[in-house]
Amino acid sequence: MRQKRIVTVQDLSCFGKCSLTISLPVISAAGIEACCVPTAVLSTHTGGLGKCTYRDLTEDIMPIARHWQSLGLEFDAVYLGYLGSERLLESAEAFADMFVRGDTLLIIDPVMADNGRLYSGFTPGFAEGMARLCGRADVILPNLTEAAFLLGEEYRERYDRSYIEDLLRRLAGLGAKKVVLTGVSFEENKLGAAVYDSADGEMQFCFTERVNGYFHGTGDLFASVFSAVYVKHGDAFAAARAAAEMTCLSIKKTVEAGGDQRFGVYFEPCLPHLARLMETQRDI
Ligand code: PXL
Repeated sequence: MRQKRIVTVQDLSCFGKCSLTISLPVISAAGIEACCVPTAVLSTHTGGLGKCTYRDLTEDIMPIARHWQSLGLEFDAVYLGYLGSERLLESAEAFADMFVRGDTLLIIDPVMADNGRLYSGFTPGFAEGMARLCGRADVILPNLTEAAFLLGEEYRERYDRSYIEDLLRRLAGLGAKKVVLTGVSFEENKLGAAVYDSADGEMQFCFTERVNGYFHGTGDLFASVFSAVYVKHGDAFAAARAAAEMTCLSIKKTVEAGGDQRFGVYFEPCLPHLARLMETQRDI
């Protein structure tokens, strides 16, 4: 059987684990070929490590795509992550136009916000463009803040189950086939994800233990594990469960190891779990 292949389109932050420095090792550890289109090169991520360098690579995206097209390359999934500007959003869409066809999945993590606020450099205009792009996706993976920005509404810190169910339906109303909403919590010591399938309206929830603190790059870790497991097994709920488990495990390792949380999660010791999961097709 041909090896599965995912291409991920996001930035290369050279220090402070996130985006490509998480996605590539995670996808590889899952036994899937990891290809990438770096959208920018930054000295660090933008989450509290001071003023970072930023070299924009928007102009390189279509030449890379055209070269790949000339080689006849095909992907099992196109996974879009942090895109950083409205121009990049357009280029990522043009890239998806070229490579999302037939059985190729379009998985979008609409990275732009957390804890009720847009990340540095993002605008409401970007959120509108991202909402449009999400309409074309097979799966979108917003956190609760991103969900609010995608729908152009106030972020809610307090909510109940009926709010989440309504949010899932309205997010699916943007056009995506499946919605995986992250950062959902109905009990203080539990955190997890809600999975909605617009084909049959089914909603499923998975939770893990909540570890207090803010851990940079966990959304990228979740989306990368999800993409790998979903491409391999085709079960969105199993993929979300594996992603939640891997994220929780990595956060626990980070806390055990101590150190500066801005530097990212200590996910590397958890990669063998993912490799075993992929081999045995069992849940973690
Ligand atoms: O983890 C998301 C992310 C990715 N890439 C860059 C970021 C962030 C979050 O802040 O700054 C450059």
